[in-house]
Amino acid sequence: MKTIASAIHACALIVTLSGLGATSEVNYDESKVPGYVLPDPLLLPNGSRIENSRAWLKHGRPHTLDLFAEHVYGRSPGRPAGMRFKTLSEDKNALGGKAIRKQILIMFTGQEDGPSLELLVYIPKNAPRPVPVFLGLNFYGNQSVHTDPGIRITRSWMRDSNDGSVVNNRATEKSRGLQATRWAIDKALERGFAVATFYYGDIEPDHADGWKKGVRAALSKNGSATVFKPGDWGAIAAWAWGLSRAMDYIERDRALDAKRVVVFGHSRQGKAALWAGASDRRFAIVISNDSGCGGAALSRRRFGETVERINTSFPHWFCGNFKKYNGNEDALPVDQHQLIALIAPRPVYVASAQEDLWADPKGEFLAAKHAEPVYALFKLPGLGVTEMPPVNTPVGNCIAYHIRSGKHDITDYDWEQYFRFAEKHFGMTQRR
Ligand code: GTR
Repeated sequence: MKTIASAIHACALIVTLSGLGATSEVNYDESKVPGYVLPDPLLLPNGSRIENSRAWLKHGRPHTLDLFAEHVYGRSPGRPAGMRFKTLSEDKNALGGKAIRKQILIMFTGQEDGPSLELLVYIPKNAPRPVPVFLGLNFYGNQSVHTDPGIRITRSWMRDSNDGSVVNNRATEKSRGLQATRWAIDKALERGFAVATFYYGDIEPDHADGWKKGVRAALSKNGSATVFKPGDWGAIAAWAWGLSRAMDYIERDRALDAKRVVVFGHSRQGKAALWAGASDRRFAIVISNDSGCGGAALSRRRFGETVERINTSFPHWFCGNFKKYNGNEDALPVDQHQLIALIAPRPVYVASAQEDLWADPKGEFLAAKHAEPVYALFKLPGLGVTEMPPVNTPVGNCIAYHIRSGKHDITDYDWEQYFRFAEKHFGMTQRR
């Protein structure tokens, strides 16, 4: 079996990104990863060490969470007081009769014409109530996750696509099912999971000025004239905030088990899932699929996408303060292993793809590994290995990891591991 080390070796090269505005080079050579020292997750600013889980929850966790809010993702507001929910549709015989399909409008200011998200929920008809849930954002609208003709076409802004699936920044009928390979909805239902999703652009369109048409403006008293402070929320924090609002709905739907919600995401949405899981303890399990820089990968390795690169290409994703660390990763008061540690004692799964060197698979593995001391405070087993496993060989217990063969994507192989992981930790009968 080919290991990631050999894959990296085979691809060892330095690429200069030109025309993109960044001056730095992209490193894919393991031997050129600089030496670095990771912040110790158990060390408090006064020099004392956290020795047990109580001290972690009382001091370590709030302190670490605050550092991530201030320096990386930015501070988000809580649940808006006037928020309301409206059932837009409910079909008790969806997908050939095996599921209930609900479409829920979550109105952040209580008004239908105000900022909102549209949540699509499939609930398996014959699974014992309440049902555990997989919750995740989608990239191209709810109608893209399945060919089901009953899914309402997302109306929010979307980047145009030359295949006719998005025209004049609006999704068309042609986009139905376009991302279905990334969504194992039928399999989830068969295994007794509900699936809930919404379009991330409902919260904020994903471009530098997108915030003006998203919740970051709508919930601010100055609207699109808002001037953000350097520690205010960026787009990833806003998307994560949306996941928490979807959780608010799940808590009030009696068919769904709010105590068994898996928050998951791929790539930039994996970054959002990690931040949602780190900051909102209602999420029982967190899954990061190929989340890379600003997600599960250690920033200090500067392998593949770097802090400077991501802040240049996506200036809206993180808070203003994060830009201080462009080319200056060693000054970051945290690194991403501590983001994973914030999820403790809840189970977390980090996944990489062998050809996805941009996301730094080894950096994702090492972040998972270096979160272990916090899980150990809870006497919980982490990865159970010291070296990166071969491809397609999942490892771990409360912290799990795999590197799949293939590209940056979310595949049936990934889903199979996530279902098993959730079944194990939720004490569901394992069928395979
Ligand atoms: C890339 C970005 C990554 C990752 C990816 C994705 O362009 O550099 O950080 O988020 O997009 O979301 O697919």
